[in-house]
Amino acid sequence: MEAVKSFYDTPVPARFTGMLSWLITLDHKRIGLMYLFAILFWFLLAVLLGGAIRLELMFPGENIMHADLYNSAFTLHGVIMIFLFIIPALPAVFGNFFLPIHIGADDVYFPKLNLLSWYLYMTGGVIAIVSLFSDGFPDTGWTFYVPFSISTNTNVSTAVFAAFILGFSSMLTGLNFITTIHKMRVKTMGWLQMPLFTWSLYATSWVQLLATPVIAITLVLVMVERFFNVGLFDPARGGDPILYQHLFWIYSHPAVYIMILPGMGVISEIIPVFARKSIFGYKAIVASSMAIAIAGSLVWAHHMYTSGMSDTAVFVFSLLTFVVAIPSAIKVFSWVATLYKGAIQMTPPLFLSLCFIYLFSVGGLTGLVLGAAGANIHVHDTHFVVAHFHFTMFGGTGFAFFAALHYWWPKMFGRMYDFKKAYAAAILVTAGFMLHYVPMFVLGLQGMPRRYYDYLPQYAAGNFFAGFGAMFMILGIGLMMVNLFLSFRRAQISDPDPWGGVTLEWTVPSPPPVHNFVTDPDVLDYPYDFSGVVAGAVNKSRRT
Ligand code: HEM
Ligand SMILES: [Cu+2]
Repeated sequence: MEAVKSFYDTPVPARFTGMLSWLITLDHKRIGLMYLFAILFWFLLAVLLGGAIRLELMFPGENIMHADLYNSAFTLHGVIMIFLFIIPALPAVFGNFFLPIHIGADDVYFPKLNLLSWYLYMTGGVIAIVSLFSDGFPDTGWTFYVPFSISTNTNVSTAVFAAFILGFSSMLTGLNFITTIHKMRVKTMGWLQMPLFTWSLYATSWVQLLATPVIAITLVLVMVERFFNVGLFDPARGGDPILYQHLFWIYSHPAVYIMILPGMGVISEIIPVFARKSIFGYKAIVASSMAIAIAGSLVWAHHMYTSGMSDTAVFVFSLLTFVVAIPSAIKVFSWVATLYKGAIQMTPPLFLSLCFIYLFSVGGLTGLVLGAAGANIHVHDTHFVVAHFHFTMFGGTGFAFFAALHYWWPKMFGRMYDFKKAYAAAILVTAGFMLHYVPMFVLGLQGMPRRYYDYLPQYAAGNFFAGFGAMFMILGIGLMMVNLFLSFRRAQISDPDPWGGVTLEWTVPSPPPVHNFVTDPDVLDYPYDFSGVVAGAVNKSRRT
């Protein structure tokens, strides 16, 4: 394949160069990378905040921060991790970069809207920073529950306004992806020839589009209450604080599928490549992505069993919570069935995907414990809940993000990283993860409440060990990032397909040219057909 100019060397529009050619780019790949660098900044900031919280909890009593600062620290940690990292991470970075290539297109349907979404994301981030100053960052928790979020004199209005703006970036990205998948697929690609990452983005985009307006309205109501004191959530004036919880979780539970569905899509891309085997149950995985998006919108009140709901309501939401676990289990089964009797090629992306499958399964299974009303009422608002959602969100989407970074890094930058350092970092993060969050399950079962900067003496040992876990995890994350960026010191790789993948991104040069394809995309009848790929060491695999 003769050398063609990559998208780094061909700005769109062509008349702009340098930094400006990035800031007003209409190239989906550049927009994907601009999200990547912003998202890495926020992630690492929130990881350090997580480390600070953990350090405060490592010993009983006041250590590095007093109670008010602790409340703001975990709120900021949660708000950044949710709205600025985990929700946009996979769709905005890898969706933007790879969705058009996966369907044989040269861009998304609305390039200008795509750039606007990035600017909304950046604006939301800046406003979140602004809310740190003057009255200080909110101390409400990332859930901004009323009545405290109405009465507290910290910067709640600014912070919820930041989340409101970020919501628009998410909605517009969803709208763009749905239109692109309907309108921009190459003629030879039918719906059941699309890669599973594309399908996961399709399901995610519908949730982004339909659920995000609910949180937007809810956040506006909080601002209205803080400015005009209307009494919407005040029982003394005919309002109801529980209404806020319903509105908040009607978005925020489906939002966990905005987080995990693209992660599941990434794993469905990686497993067949390194098992050298067609994915098991392609249609079942497609159907379960859509089923998760639909059923996931019906379970929100499982966050509210202790809010005084009727037993009937608790029963219904508990039952629905068990139902929504089924499509997730189908995916885990399909990934394991694909690995079974595969010609396994161990690589950092596969290793991180295996960690995802294990950690997300623990997260999912403890989700069933929380879905059962009896158990839930015992562990509600304890560190058991905190451990559970770190297993699903960090162990799930976080590790899928790490796996996607290692899988697509050579395609995005044309560089390969050091495998040994990649494995060392992944092992450090995973071991630290287990040592950090497993004790929190036990502490929660023993009754340790979340969101307190101090605790009773009987919780000291668990928090001490968890402290070391967090240190290993943060060290591992640091090594991982350093190793990836050290790849820029290495020679450009010439092989467009270092892994032996069969989806379209592996047919174009690394990095891709500005319009993605040099020759017309050659769509496979079945997206994961490895019959043409020779088993053998990575880097040497070639189509016959
Ligand atoms: C180095 C990594 C991390 C560490 C050390 C860490 C530590 C913690 C701790 C100790 C808490 C509980 C605070 C309390 O209730 O008193 C917490 C809360 C939280 N963490 Fe993390 N975490 C990390 C990564 C993540 C990631 C990757 C995510 C999201 C994807 C996340 C999302 C959250 C959220 C949403 C809360 C709840 C905040 C609240 O109560 O409002 N964390 N984290
Ligand atoms: Cu939920």
